[in-house]
Amino acid sequence: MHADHLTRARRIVEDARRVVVLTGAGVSAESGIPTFRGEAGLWKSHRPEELATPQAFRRDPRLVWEWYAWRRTLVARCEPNQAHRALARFALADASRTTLVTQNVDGLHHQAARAEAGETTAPNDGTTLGLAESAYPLEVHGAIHRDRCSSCGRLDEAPGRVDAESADSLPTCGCGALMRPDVVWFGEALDPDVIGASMAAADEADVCLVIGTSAVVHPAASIPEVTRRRGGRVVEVNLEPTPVTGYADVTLLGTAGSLVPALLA
Ligand code: BJW
Ligand code: ZN
Repeated sequence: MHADHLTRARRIVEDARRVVVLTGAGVSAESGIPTFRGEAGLWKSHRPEELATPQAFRRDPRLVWEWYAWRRTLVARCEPNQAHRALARFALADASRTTLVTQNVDGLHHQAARAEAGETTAPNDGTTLGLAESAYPLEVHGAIHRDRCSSCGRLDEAPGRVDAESADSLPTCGCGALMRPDVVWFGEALDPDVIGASMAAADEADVCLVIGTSAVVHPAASIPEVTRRRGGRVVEVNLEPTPVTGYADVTLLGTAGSLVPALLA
């Protein structure tokens, strides 16, 4: 990576009045959470259509829950890294300037925001607006730590450990249907409020920072395209080129953990 690329990217960010940030699995890779695609990806041994679809859940809910229970355990052991922390500081510094959008379901952006704001617990009584909240991301693909009823939609914010040993031990709702992880699977619609707010931020942004995503899953992948189309700039951070590289103003090739703090310092 050339130093002048970093300088150019930093100037673009400094000059921007509104910033939208789109993150993907690569931002959490250095926290120890495997990405989806690529050599060591989560899907190397599982095909996506086997696990991350409503059809797969109907066919074999135990198998799908086994995968998610394993990933929950993994995520629970992981902590935000330098990239999450730098993004949280950046968002906290001027809440009205930055909108953070993540495809990740791991909650690490939330955790980093609470840590950087010096809050030990999330404001969850519905009345307090914690300082950290301004740095919370729009989670367009949901959150792995929550359960949602597959029929009535009831949410469980703090589910217990899931026993996926047999189909009979899977968690159920009061309505009788199976609970499922509160994430967005292929073929399912994203929450219209969450993706709507993300697209509105992309539309108003002078720059879109695209960090650690292969940018192939839509509609999230079109967020930088929206900013671009409106005349905004696009700055990308990734280990390798992606479909965004073709139209980005600057692509910084390297790890998010080192480049994001350097970019936002
Ligand atoms: C590093 C690094 C380091 C590594 N530093 N970088 C338009 C065209 C074609 C298809 C479609 C379209 N619009 C919609 C579709 C269909 C489909 C889709 O996009 N398919 C494409 C794959 C072809 N989309 C959908 O189905 C979506 N729903 C939808 O469109 O609904 C329409 C509808 C409307 C009304 C009614 C009903 C339906 C839903 C998509 C849901 C995606 N869900 C998943 C699973 C979430 C739950 C879970 O986690 O289990 O979300 S799939 C998976 O991919 C996950 C991720 O959020 C998402 C994106 O992956 P991400 O984050 O980019 O990870 P990777 O692994 O791909 O990339 C990591 C990157 O990091 C790499 O580039 C590395 O190089 C880099 N990296 N280490 C910096 N240290
Ligand atoms: Zn229910």
